[in-house]
Amino acid sequence: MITIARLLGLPALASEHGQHVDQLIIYVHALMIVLFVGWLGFFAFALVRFRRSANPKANYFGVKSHASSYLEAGVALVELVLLAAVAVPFWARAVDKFPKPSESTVIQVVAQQFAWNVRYPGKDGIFGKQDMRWVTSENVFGVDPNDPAGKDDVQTLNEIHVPLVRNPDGEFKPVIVYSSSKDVVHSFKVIAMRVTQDAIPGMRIPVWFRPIREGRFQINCAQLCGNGHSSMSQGFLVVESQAAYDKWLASKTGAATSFE
Ligand SMILES: [Cu+2]
Repeated sequence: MITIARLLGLPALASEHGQHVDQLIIYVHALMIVLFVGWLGFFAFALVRFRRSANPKANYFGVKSHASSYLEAGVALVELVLLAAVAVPFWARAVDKFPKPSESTVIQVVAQQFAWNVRYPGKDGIFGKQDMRWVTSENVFGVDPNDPAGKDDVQTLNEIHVPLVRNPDGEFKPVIVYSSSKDVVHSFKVIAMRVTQDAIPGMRIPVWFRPIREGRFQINCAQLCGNGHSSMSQGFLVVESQAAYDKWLASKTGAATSFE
């Protein structure tokens, strides 16, 4: 599998579910190769079989058998099986296993033209109360300035850190990112984590992944959101040891924006 992934030039992988995404990409490529060779063979057959010298006069009646109708019904049946046996279980696995917030690193992201605002709940583990009416150009998360839970929240720009640590169940700690947008539709994409989620104004949509190795990974915006769209790739995600993460978060504590 690894060599095929390299052959296809698949990017570095750093999340647990990402291997299934890569496998699907590889299977789709294999299927496309089979289809390509098959159709190429049919094309060659048609060129020879229906060549002009063998068919000097056109046949105005065409095919009379129902073979092609049966073939089409067969294809539809196969696609139905793919949908029910592959696509739906794949989706269900991602949706059903949504991790508990108490056992995850929970982060909020608000995209804007052209950067990523990131918010952590701070030491108390609780995000300050938020409401649309508090949203201003400085207070992009709409945090209630009177809520004490928000006082220790940590806010950064274009920078997400998460710890690489195992939960008591032996699995790496998941990361839940709630994404939204301040202006237009953006899309939070971390290729190494194999996640992409549109960031839509007025909505808060979660996406989750389980990092499996340390590193510094680029964040991209996957929706063409304006002139500076490409500069949103300045965002990055750092996966690091718990100690390094704690140190980083502590260095940010108190830097939370005050909105009074
Ligand atoms: Cu964008």
